[in-house]
Amino acid sequence: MAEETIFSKIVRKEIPADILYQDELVTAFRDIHPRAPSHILIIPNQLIPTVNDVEPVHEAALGRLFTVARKLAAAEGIAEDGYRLIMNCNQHGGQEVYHIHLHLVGGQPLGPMLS
Ligand code: D5M
Repeated sequence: MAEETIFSKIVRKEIPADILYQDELVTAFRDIHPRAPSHILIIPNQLIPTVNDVEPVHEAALGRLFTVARKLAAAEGIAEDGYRLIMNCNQHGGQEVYHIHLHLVGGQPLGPMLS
């Protein structure tokens, strides 16, 4: 069994977070260290440590990450100008929290992806 992170506690509302959306599959909350005017994390409620652990059984939750990202981008008012969705994997990918999460980042021009 993979070890839980702080994100499981956020899903269960055991620690505070600025939760913007939650349903039976996913939870979305504002990143505690925002790197742009809008910086939201969208996570599956179930612990999946990294993209390397993704299995077909996770497809419903992972698909939901994108429909929620689309709705939250609209709610944030950043859909038309555009935004970036990022999922980091392991050390070289810059992953810090081992509970996969989709970063929704926008509200300003973000520049080329790998700058
Ligand atoms: O991104 C991990 C992200 O998780 C990073 O941008 C900070 C954010 N973070 C860490 N702890 C919290 C809490 N408690 N609330 C909200 N956001 C948090 P990674 O892709 O793993 O580098």
